Amino acid sequence: MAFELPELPYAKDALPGVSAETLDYHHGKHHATYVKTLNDLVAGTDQESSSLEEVILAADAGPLFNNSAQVWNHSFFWNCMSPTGGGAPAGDLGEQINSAFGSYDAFAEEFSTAAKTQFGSGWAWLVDDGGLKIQKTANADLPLKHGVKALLTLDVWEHAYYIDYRNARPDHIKNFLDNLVNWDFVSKNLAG
Ligand code: MN3
Repeated sequence: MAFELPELPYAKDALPGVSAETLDYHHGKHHATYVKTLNDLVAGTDQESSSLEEVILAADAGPLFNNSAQVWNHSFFWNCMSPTGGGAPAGDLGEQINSAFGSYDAFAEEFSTAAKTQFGSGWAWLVDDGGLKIQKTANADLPLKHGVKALLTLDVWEHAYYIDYRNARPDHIKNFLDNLVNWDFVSKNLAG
């Protein structure tokens, strides 16, 4: 069974600070190309019937890892955003953020710094690695490959923000934290 491009979980014009044009390219072209390339790479091999996670965990560095990981990263990333998201989480998750980082503002500062200082293409993450932690990865790399559970991610590849923010990655990061983070999805990942 071929890997598939998931539908976006919201309308293309629904996210504050993310244009429909960005999602046309980012989901409709970049993510779609990773899916197509992955399917081409596994066609006729044993991995055609593997799960996406199995392909990622078994892959050595190279095109199979890069494309499978980018399929996973983007499918996860779309769910990390909501048209009514952003700001500090309420309830139990809010308390866990406060306990791990001191405050929501301290969490946001550390997450922003990771996202800003990832040199070149990559991702910033909130993970559960025996406690809530911030990580950053280069290119297609992801916590799953290192035995760590991802809770939240932000794409900091230029293709994620160049149409809307040009070179201003910090504005892309601020918009994500203030207006987009889907904390319900994070809570679900933490419980899962
Ligand atoms: Mn991307």
